[in-house]
Amino acid sequence: MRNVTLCLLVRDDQISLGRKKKGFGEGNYNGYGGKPKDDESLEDAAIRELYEETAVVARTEHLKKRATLTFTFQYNPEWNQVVHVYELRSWRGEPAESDEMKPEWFSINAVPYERMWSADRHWMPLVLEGKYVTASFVYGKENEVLEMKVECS
Ligand code: 6OG
Repeated sequence: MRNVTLCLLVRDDQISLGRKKKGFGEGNYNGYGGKPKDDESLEDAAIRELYEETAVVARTEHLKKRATLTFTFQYNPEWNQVVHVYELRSWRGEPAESDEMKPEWFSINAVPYERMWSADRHWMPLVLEGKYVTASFVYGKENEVLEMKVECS
């Protein structure tokens, strides 16, 4: 299954999420990330995608792995993927709008889950509480969650 990155920028009690302007998950708020190129590591891909989507400059040593999420789409198996989630609390610059994303800051108590992938409400609060999450989700026809298994430590 393909591996992709997702970076959560957290500052005090706020999180930066971007509204995806095109492509997979268009219209949803999400963290920043994407697929590694060729033999690029996940961490290098996370930093590069973050820069491409927000112009924020960060270093791999500041990435903190916070979750491994496996998503299976019963009706679109080509979308199946493992998402590696990193928290980042140190970077340079302010998230700026790009072709792909329009960033906004949200209080971590007011994350717009109703405008996000529907599984996000099941794992992101745990990550924001400081837990490490290992989870798998099965999405249905309307991208609703049909099955899930969520473990945290
Ligand atoms: P591109 O394929 O556009 O990167 N991603 C997901 N994020 C959440 N919250 N839930 C999902 O459930 C996701 N599946 C993928 C990983 C896609 C971006 O979207 C994230 C990448 O950051 C299905 O390059």
